[in-house]
Amino acid sequence: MTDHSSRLFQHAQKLIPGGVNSPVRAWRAMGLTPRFIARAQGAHITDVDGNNYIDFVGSWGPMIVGHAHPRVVAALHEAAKAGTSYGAPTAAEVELAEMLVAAVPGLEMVRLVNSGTEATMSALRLARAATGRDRIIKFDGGYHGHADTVLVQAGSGVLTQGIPGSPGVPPAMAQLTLSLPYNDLAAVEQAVAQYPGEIAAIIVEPVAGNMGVVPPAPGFLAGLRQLCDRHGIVLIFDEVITGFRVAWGGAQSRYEVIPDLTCLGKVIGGGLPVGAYGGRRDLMAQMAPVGPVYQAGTLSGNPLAVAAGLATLKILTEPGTYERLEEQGRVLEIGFVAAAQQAGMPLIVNRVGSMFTLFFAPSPVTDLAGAQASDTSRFQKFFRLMLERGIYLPPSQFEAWFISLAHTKEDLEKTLAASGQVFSCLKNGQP
Ligand code: KE4
Repeated sequence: MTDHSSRLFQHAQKLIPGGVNSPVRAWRAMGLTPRFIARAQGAHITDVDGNNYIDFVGSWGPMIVGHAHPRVVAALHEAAKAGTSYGAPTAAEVELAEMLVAAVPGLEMVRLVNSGTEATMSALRLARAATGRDRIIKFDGGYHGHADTVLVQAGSGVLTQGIPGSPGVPPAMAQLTLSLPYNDLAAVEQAVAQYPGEIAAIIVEPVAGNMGVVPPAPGFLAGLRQLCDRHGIVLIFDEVITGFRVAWGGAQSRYEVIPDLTCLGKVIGGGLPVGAYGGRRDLMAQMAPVGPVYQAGTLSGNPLAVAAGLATLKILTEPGTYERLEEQGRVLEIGFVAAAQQAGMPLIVNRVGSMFTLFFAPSPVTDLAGAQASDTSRFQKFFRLMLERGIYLPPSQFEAWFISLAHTKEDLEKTLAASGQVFSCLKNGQP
């Protein structure tokens, strides 16, 4: 039953574009009414009609310790009693900075902002300032927030300049961004050779999450590192998703490739608005007020967001955390593959730790073209049938699923049982 969600959605659309404050939440790719959520606890969310779901969206990554974790709620309550924002430095911000720098290999200095978009926008501005160059390289299917400079899609040919990924992005801006196939090191080498001395930065999701999950091919990240070293290009890892998700020190520690700058978000805010960027001291020292590169934010380092972030990270420091997340991911991956085989359903599961994506594809998915070639209409049916069985998945083929420490063995078993039923429904063409 979705009466309340439907009524709310109808009303919301009169006031908010698409009825949502972020487009993917409108479930347009699924052709269904989005569920308006009333509350969440642990691995479960409940919509305004009282329907309860096992949640694999996790607010798109932040909720790695589960919703409404008692220690996070208590930390927020304590912080709020002391005020909600001062616009002045606090000891807690220093504690969070210390934790981030100690955890993430590439961080010598870090600055907190309010979103992943702000983090990548600032890191790219810094890279351009530090190199005196204007062009940047990103990858097809890579999403780095909605700043003009990264809302760019590949030009007609691999080496042609980017074209606006959205109306309102000036072509002059888009042309400075080259978008290349993910995992294609040769294309990057060609682009760098095509624009000698002009590339300021390469920004990459070290594990792609925004075309669905696509892991880096062996040698891809190390190849980018070597290329950047050879040509004085700033290597930026966008770890907004992977930071503290795929390892305590992020993908850079998991794959042992250290970028010059790192962007963080999601998990480090524990569900409150936090982003961060940081890296080499010689680069970060160029940021105002020390250096000339400007970036600012009224609510950056906000006491509530910092409290939720600190509480979340402290929970993640507990022994066995990442082994547990890895094991939960492994159980689901093996289970989905087995259930699909049982139903004679071609399925690819791309997984790194506790982030993964199911593609209805006959062969491995290693880049955006591969992801787009998967059976997205079958994914849409899969989404609906899983929702009807109480499993809440990302409403898009091109997103990552997330497991939290709160997902129980029963949650995983229920999810796998539901997937087995759904795979056979799909195989038999049942609606
Ligand atoms: P935000 O500005 O949404 O906090 O972060 C932007 C961003 C930057 N980098 C990466 C790798 C990201 O995944 C994101 C945001 N991720 C999307 C989901 N894939 C957020 C969900 C949404 O847009 O509503």
